[in-house]
Amino acid sequence: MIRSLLILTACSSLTGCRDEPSVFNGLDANQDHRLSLTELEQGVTAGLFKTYDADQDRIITTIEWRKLDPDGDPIFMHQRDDNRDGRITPEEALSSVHRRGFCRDLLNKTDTNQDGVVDSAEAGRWASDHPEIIDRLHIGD
Ligand SMILES: [Ca+2]
Ligand SMILES: [Ca+2]
Ligand SMILES: [Ca+2]
Repeated sequence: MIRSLLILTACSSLTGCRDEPSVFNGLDANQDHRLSLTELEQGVTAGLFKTYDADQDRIITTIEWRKLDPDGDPIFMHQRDDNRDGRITPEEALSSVHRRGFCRDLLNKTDTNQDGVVDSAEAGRWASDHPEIIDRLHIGD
């Protein structure tokens, strides 16, 4: 989700293709045209569930994860499944994203005017400067 966001914002700033559906707006829960830390963390969490929660019951099971990532490192589940029941809830995923500080780092790097939020111009600039880590973003690693 973040990945699409950054690609889209880069796209609109570089080529002016503004007809793309706005993923940025989708992440911007309070519609203030800025992404806060919470909005970023919720966006990464939502992206994780979009990717792995095949039956859309808002639980990622070990089986669902293995279906998509048969050779994946078990640390993926360990890092997120706080109560070790083999199921990742949205709350567990969100707290894992928060704990690992990934979005905080991203926000600090992206927020060039240091007002604590990311606007679409900042997101677009960051995306074009850091193509190498965009692939990590959609699962929050
Ligand atoms: Ca916002
Ligand atoms: Ca599920
Ligand atoms: Ca769990």
